[in-house]
Amino acid sequence: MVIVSNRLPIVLRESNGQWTMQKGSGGLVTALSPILENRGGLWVGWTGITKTMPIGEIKKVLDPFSLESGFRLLPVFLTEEERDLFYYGLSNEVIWPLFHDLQTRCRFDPGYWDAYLAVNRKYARTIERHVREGDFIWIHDYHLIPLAEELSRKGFEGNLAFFLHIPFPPPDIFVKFPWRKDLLRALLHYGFIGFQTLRDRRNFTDCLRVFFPETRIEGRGPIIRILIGDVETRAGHLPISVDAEEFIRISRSKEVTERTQAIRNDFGQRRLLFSVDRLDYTKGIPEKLKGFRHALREFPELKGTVTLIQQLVPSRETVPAYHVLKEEIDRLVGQINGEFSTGDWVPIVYRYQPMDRPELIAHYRAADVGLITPLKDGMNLVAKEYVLSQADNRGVLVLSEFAGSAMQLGESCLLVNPYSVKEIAEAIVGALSMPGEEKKRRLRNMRKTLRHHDVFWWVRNFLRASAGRELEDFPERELTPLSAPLVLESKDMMRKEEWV
Ligand code: GDG
Repeated sequence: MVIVSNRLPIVLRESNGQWTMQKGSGGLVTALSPILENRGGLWVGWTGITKTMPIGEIKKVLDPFSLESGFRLLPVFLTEEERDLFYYGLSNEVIWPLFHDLQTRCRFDPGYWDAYLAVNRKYARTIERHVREGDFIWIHDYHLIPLAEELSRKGFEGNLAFFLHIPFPPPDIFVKFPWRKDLLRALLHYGFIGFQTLRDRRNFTDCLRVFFPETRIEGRGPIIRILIGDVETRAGHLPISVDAEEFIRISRSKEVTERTQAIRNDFGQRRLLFSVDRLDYTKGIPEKLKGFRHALREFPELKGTVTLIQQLVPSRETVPAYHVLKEEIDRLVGQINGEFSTGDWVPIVYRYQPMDRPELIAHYRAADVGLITPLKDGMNLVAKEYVLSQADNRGVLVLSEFAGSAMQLGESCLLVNPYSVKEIAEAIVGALSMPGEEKKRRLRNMRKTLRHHDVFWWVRNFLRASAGRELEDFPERELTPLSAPLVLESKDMMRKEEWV
């Protein structure tokens, strides 16, 4: 199994000339690590750095990861310019905001598209030397949409599958993308295209119909066939998830039980609201804080009795829009705490740092309410993790109706429009006053859905739908082929013993 994503599932750091590596966090890593582990597969992606690094050095850093995880990492290296135009540029200043319906945040720089294609060509060059006929190549997310087209230009004839982790926008938003027809054509090079929800898949086929009026769709179930002239492909909607049993198990463990108790002790009788978000404008963090402020203003009984723990995970910090967002959040937290704090109560406990997993799960378990209100989200795994961590059957999920996970959990959580401070405030009050039996019933329903549709369900169904393969076709192995040599993307670099 070959997974290709923009980033490798690690974070590299340099300190005093020494490189260290840490396993990455984020949705994709959480979802795919349990699948690849011990299957001896390959994960191809950018290292996240643009520094020159000797080969021996990178191998020294990456090899321990392979040993521990049971799959190999194949790095792609980007120059600073490539990073700026491909990653910060087209991927994160155009596709990311546009596909989250935030077109006014886009910067349509004419130079971005060529760089986007060039970097995809670079990924194709790296991959082609490492894949054999029969390998299953699964390409992830919006950074790599043109990769199938680039690989087929190189003569690769195998089956390529793609999964889009973010939403796909409706035609009236998609038409604003300057390279819209090229992007659709690129997607049609995949044998199978997976979306998170039916809404996203419909938006995609609606866009195809706008730009290719001869488009024919066959089938009505979760998998459909798309025919345009002599091009034929298939598309499906498969909501990604997490390892449900693992969350249930960890949330009941002794360590998490103790940490949960410690968190509750810290807050005494106060009720806890908990939010954890990557620093990103799509997550609706200022809107949520304003919703909480509205609740404190409109429902005075909340004053002194409720605390919101807002955990913010650093992300894309060097991008100006994220810097501005961070300042806005800092300011809002300061204003709200300034307006309402008393001698012994602060309404918002605000942290800007990642947590380790047991601590995160303990916070999920300790919280009376999980407050998850993105403006739009492909899925949102945090919502699912919150539900699965309710070992005491007492939490209520308040969720944005624009998160993909609302399609699965909408009937049993409290749905809100994240743009409405009033709805957020009322949902907070509704959640805090919900009777215990109702909470249990809602959690039971959501847990049932999530136990069935877990990450293994997602992978199994993706493999079946895209390649007619089963997870068992990729058996677990005792030994990982660690010794397989890494082949470099450029012979010149090999000679210099350096990668850029
Ligand atoms: C993209 C799409 C889609 C967060 N903070 C900590 C931490 N996390 C982990 C969570 C969760 C993951 O990060 C975040 O996943 P999300 O799904 O919520 O969001 P994105 O990163 O935006 O992911 C999204 C996803 O891809 C998968 O397809 O659902 O819509 O935008 O797993 O637990 N983990 C730890 N400490 C933290 O502080 N250990």
